[in-house]
Amino acid sequence: MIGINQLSSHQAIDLENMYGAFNYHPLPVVLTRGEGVFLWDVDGNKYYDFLSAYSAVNQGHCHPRIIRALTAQAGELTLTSRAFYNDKLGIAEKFVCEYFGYSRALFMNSGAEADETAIKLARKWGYRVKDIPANEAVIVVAENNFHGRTITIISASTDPVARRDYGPFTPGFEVIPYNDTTALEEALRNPNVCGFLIEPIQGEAGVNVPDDGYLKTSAELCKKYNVLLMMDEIQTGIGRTGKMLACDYENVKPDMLILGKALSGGVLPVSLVLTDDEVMLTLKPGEHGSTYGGNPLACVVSMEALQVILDENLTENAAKMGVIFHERMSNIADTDFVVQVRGKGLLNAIVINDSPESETAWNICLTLRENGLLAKPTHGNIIRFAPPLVITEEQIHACCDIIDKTLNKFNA
Ligand code: IF1
Repeated sequence: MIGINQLSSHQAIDLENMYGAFNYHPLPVVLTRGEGVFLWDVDGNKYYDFLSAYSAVNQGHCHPRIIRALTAQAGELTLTSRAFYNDKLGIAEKFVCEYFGYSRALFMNSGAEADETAIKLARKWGYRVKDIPANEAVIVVAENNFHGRTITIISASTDPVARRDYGPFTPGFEVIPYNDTTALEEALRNPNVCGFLIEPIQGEAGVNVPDDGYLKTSAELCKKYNVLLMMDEIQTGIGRTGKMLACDYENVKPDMLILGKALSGGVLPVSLVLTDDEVMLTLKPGEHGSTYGGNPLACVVSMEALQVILDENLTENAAKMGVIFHERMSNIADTDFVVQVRGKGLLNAIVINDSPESETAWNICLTLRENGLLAKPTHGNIIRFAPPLVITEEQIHACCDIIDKTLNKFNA
């Protein structure tokens, strides 16, 4: 019988091949320990983590303060469900409302659940406040969006792979081009539109950064047409782009703020929808819920995870390290091999001069792994680079050296 922590890489992979679902194609590395910006595999190899579990580990792996908060609460009370009150949820709701400047908070678990909650809230508000005819509410979304994997969320997706063989789909979504305010205004003229669900930077699309002013104009148009601006900051939020929220670059305050991932520092699933009374109080008892939503463990972990971002100036560090990263990467940008380096703060990606169907990005990631850095392609020709926000200047230079060396090998 194989015991825990005695697995070889091959045994671990074989077990997943034997008993798991093939809904991912992981890089062939089997991780067993994380600390700060570092990960170790079962063979003792040490890596820089340049994915941060898709921006869930902004505070660094196993942050001691977050782990301490987790273990202290774990010994007291982990779950009551919302059938009863508990002594942590109200404190956490007040904390996050004051932290982000809203009057109401609804805790969920996964990012998808938070986006689903936002969709339900927007529709509920549409019917009960904007007086949209029953079952006619429309939510506008952007091409190449990523908001999660539920049937309703992929009903709004334009990714054929994410949608294949999952129909029939949920109606009530209108897709417009990203970064196009003319198309947005056209769509918002429809009086049945209740919300505009958008990412301030499209992560899965390959760190797609819109033009300056896009968020501000979108907010103005939503106000003009009485439509809720629903901002999915699940991947871009909590310091990742060098601001607390990517929206802060344009001083935009969305009607609904949707958070997840680093809200817990990668310790357990916590997500959150923040909005104000007019929207949140449309919900009546029994109209929405979740067994684990707002559990005491998630409440204390998320408060500590958010406090660490402030106490350790991780947003400012992400901005500073992002500038260094872009300076270092500029010598490989606009070359024959790397057509673009794009992103903000520590959410960046390189676009390789190859087709999205190619294996180049994958092969580069395999070589990066051999050189001690873990990253993952978002497409055949795009590699996302997103280390934990605790990375130091010395470490970001060491990582850029690894990336330089690896890309030069491929470029040769
Ligand atoms: C996968 C992508 C990233 C997200 C945004 C909601 C969610 C996500 C902006 C849903 C989740 C994760 C999911 C994971 C891979 C990863 C991902 F490639 F899928 F798109 F980061 F870019 N909004 N993103 O990025 O949150 O339910 O997962 O907690 O599904 O493959 P979740």
